[in-house]
Amino acid sequence: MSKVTTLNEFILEGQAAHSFATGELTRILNDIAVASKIVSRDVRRAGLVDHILGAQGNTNVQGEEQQKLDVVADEQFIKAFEYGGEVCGIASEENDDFVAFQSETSKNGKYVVLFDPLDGSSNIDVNVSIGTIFSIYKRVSTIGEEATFEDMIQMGNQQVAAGYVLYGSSTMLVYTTGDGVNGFTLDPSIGEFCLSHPNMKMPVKGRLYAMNEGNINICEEGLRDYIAYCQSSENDYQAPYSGRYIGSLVADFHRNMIKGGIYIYPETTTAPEGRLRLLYECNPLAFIAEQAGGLATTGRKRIMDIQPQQLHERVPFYIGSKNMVEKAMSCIAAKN
Ligand code: AFP
Repeated sequence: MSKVTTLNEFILEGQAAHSFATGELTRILNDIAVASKIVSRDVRRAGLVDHILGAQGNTNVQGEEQQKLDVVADEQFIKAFEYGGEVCGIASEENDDFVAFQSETSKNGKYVVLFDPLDGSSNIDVNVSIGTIFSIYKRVSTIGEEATFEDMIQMGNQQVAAGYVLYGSSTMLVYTTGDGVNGFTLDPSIGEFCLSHPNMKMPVKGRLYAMNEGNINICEEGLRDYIAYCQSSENDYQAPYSGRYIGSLVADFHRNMIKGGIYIYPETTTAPEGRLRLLYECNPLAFIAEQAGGLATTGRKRIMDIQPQQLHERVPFYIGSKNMVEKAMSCIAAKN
């Protein structure tokens, strides 16, 4: 049996290997791991608490106020970052504005974190996998002062780390610091994330496409052409691809990381900017995809080259195997 490498060991080995890797980033990644274990426990208890332990209305059997799981997850990650001491501020899907931490220790933090604490949360009630997505930047504001809006709206190509946690049949943490992508599976018996998917590479091609095809008549013609290509026998596999759409971005993305595939959430007549958020959904997954040999674009432009203007801005999202994203882009270009 090969040696088990825990996330903590892996991060410290990585820190030793890269002189630039400071203990600060190591601390943040560990804080994320601890918060993820707590959220994983809560996600796996959700069915019990809601249906079996007799949660009544907004309070549970202990008389505690019942909070939505994504709010609970959001508070868990914010607490981890605020008390970890390396992060000066955060932006999250669950908070309208960014949060600049007020302690002197936090003001001296050199990083900001943008995250979606529990993406796919509409799937909790039907027991479908959900995920956390995070993106880490060096602050651009003055150390010692409060974090600023400019810290939060940096381009994706400035990320120093990014990752996701998938609360699926097992709980996995997958991240990059710009030197490849590595995946860790939580072993509940020892409470540790263990290296299970070293040096992850997204297959350059695949035959799985993930899109809400209910939007097929309200998206652009070039995308309809691409979906028709996927469904035809004249594509690169000479046989129709398979549609796989879970309705949970992290789950769809992770499957494509392993098997190859493309995930598309396009602009539509009802969502002209698409649905997914640039800062804490698209940029972090784009960083991971590119580090694993994949691509992430709006259908026209590289995701990580977009200058954000707002915290919660949305972008059309085409992400996955390189050949598949390129083919989708060529179909779109052919009709423009
Ligand atoms: P929720 O977090 O509101 O469940 O949204 C999930 C999501 O952002 C992404 O994870 C899914 O791929 C996508 O939305 C599903 O959107 P549609 O229901 O419009 O297909």
